[in-house]
Amino acid sequence: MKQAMPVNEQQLGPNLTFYDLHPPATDMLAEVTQSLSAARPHLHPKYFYDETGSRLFDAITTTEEYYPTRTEAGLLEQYSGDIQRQLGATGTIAEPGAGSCQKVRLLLERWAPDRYMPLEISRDCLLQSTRELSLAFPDIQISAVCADYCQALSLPSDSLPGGRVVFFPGSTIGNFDPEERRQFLRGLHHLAGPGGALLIGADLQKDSARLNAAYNDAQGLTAAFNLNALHHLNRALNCDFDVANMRHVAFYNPEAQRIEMHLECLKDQQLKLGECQLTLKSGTRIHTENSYKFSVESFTRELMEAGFTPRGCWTDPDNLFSLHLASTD
Ligand code: AVJ
Repeated sequence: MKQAMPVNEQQLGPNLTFYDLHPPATDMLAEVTQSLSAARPHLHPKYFYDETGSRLFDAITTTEEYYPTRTEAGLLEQYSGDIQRQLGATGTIAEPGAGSCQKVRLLLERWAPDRYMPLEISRDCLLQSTRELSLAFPDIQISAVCADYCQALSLPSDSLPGGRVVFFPGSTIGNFDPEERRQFLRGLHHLAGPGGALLIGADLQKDSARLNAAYNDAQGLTAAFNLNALHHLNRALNCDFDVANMRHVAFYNPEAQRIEMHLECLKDQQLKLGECQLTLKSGTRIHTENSYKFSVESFTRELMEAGFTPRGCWTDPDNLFSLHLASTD
């Protein structure tokens, strides 16, 4: 890659190069203090994912109620050949927020692209997963990019390898509000570049009982996942949320077409956040996540508004989940 930004480039193996864009450290204390003292207290969903949270999320994906992960995996399994035929040659697969790089393995096996370019903010996570991947796929060049979403999506196009297919699975797109989604999809369009494409997963609107169950699993894993955001803050910021007196709340909001997750205070509590004292009244809800649900038509429209041309859409027989393929031109 040509370097158009201050990048630390390291060759970590015969087929593994690590590009460090030094994502700016966020001031977690300031960010959390601000969002919790807002008129409608909220927390960014990224705070779910410390080590415990990532483990809990993996556990959620194996529950009976949480259908998205296995449904999407089934679609990829069944249709990777069709998708590849639509795409033609795949030079590079780029994946923003690649995390543990697990889902892409199926595509790497079946498509054998020249290069895989995961973009991930967590340096440790990226190092570990790409080391494993580079050994498992010795014929694929792995270009690991440590960057945050904003940096990743504004990388100068001419610094990137050509023929890019951007892979954005999991319906992670559902975490963004409509306006953020517009901007983010435009960013993905830029990342894919001329001649590039996007393969993206979107969770579909359905019977609200089914949706409510997926975010209120009987084992209580989603509740634990939601509450863990507070344990995470307690550990990282040395604060003192009374987690035992908070309750997991998740429901489908049909007007906004999204699942909302909240944490509700069951008692008044005083919270020390750095120099700040915060009072959370009994009944207060901290909004922790939105997970938007789409229709094939609404999502296709959003892709077109971001400049993409739809090339294909695959859904399961129960219409739970959709995979969309779109090209940048
Ligand atoms: C990882 C954002 C796709 O919205 O379904 C799962 C996160 N939250 N259970 C989703 C989540 C509660 C998940 N995404």
